[in-house]
Amino acid sequence: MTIPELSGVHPAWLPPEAFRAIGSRRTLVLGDDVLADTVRAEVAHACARYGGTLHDDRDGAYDLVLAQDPEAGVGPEGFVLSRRDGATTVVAGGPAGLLYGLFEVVRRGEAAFGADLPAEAHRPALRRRMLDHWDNIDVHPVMGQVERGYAGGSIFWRDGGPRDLTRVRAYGRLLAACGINAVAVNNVNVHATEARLLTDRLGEVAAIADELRPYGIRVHLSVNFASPVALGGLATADPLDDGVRAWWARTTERVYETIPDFGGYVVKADSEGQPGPFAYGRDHADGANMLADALAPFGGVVHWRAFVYDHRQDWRDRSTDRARAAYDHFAPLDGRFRDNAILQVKNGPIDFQVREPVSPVIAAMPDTRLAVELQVTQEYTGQQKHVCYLAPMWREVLGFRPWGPDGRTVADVATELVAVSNVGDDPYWTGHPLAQANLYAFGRLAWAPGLDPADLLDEWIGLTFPVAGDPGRLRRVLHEIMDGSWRTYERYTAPLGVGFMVRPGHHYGPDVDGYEYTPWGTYHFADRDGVGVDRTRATGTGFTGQYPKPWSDVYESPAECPDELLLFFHHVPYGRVLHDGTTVIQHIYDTHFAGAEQAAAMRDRWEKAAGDVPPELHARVRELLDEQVRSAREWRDQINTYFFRKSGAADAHGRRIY
Ligand code: GCV
Repeated sequence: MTIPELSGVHPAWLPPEAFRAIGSRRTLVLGDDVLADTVRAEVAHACARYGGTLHDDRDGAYDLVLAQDPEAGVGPEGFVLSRRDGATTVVAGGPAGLLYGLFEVVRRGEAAFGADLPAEAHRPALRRRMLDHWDNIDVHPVMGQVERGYAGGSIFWRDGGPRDLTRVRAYGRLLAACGINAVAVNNVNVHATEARLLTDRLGEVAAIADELRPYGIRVHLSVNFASPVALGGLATADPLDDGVRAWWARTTERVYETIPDFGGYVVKADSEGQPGPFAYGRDHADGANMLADALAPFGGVVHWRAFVYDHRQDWRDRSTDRARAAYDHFAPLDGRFRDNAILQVKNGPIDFQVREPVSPVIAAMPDTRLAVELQVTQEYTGQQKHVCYLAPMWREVLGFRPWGPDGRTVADVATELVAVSNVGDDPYWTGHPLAQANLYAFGRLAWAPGLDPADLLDEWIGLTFPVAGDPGRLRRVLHEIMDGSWRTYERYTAPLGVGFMVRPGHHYGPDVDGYEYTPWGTYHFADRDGVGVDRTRATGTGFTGQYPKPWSDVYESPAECPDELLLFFHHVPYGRVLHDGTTVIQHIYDTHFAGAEQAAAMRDRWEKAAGDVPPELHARVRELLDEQVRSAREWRDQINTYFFRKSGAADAHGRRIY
């Protein structure tokens, strides 16, 4: 096993320097499986650079000992870290724990070899921590190669075929270092070419699995529900048809013959044009269970997405509410899914907007295994042209208590965390170099959902920029720019929980009415008197009733509803007074002026970091900040002008509105 070293590709949070502390010491590694081999290779690689030594003989004095003990009591992925008598010890519960223990020592650097440390147990809160790639093999005429991808082409495929996968090994290494253990390799919208990854192109999936396996990452595949028809030549894909079930069973058996540690399938069914069980009069439990049954003999799982709604809605019809759809479809099915069928629910009820309430589905399915799905790729949050550090949003979602202050959190309820990847073949992996922090933070939050976003950013900065000019100054500047960047983005784009005021199709930049008269079910209902969607039980769509108490009451009441979600739940007059004493219309003006100013301030701050990061990286971020400042002004002016023209209400501060 060799450690991948790429030229022309940014090392992200694993530059050689991150291994200096380990590489300059005497290390003992015990274990004889694939992952122990990886750990040995990592240590040897670091030692070759920094002069330390790797050992396999128990008798000796070592600075660092990495060993396995199934009795450690921390599960197969966990480890116990301690330091005593000049030796740092990682005792792992299983092979993966050894790897994660190594990366914990990397994260701590010299600090791992300082003062004594009483035994600290580490184990992941969520057993599967997964990234979904929306990669296509072919370049899609509208969506490009990576659907909603903002970092170049796919790292898995190029020009309709597999590409050199060296980079995939390096990718696996980065993912393991932040705790991710599963990757779905292709787009959930499974087109004709990509559908064949299940059958005659399976070798391409196997090749990716080979690269990721040494880093403890299992590969999953998005499959098309109609595959028995499209690939198998059957007349139906009815999930209760014996021939269809046999086809999936045979096909799945072949998958496991080729990839014995294959993770399972991901399915988007009856959603945005993808086929599904509704065509056969079956429900989504029937569909998911059929695939679960095919996977069960091999220990595989199906991730079945709950993103099912009517995308051919009539905008004139105010009773149909897209926010209700997932709950209406899935809550009645609770208890009917197999144990290896995991319902994958987007964090909000609509679609990864900059601000949404937590999806009510998460509290509605106590007898179903749930994966909460986040979007690391910044489809609606600046498309990796804008700095938007998303960990604070995710932390809020994971810490939300659907049953009130004494109840469990979303992180307690979820069995897994999944996110749409933001990676492509760009030299910085994520297009915007600072968007790497989102990927890193996602993995770390999936491991430990209680971690503080600012601390995670700090970790990421320390690893990514180890020898920067003035580490203190750089750290400060990055915190100033990034800590509050999600809220800044919210300020200049979407006030008070209104979503989808984006350009239709590509979803970048403002277009207040872009979706207002379309079939997609994403409306703000602004008129001359007010704005927002009435989702109350009393007078609206009844969506508030999908929440347990206290939230069903809190959201129902305009007086109690948190300001940041007011327009998500209520249609209110522009003059309505918010909790802070401002009116809705004044809030819209104030936040848009403030947000655009804050974007400009980010750019000024970044100038202070020139000299503390490599010049090309500085220039790339600078260029993107120019675009962010331009775009934020555009948002400010379009939103303010739109609402000024609708409402006729003057800005209390007399600022320029067009
Ligand atoms: C992969 C949104 C995106 C689509 C995406 C879909 C989904 O609608 O705009 O590109 O499709 O979500 O999550 O399935």
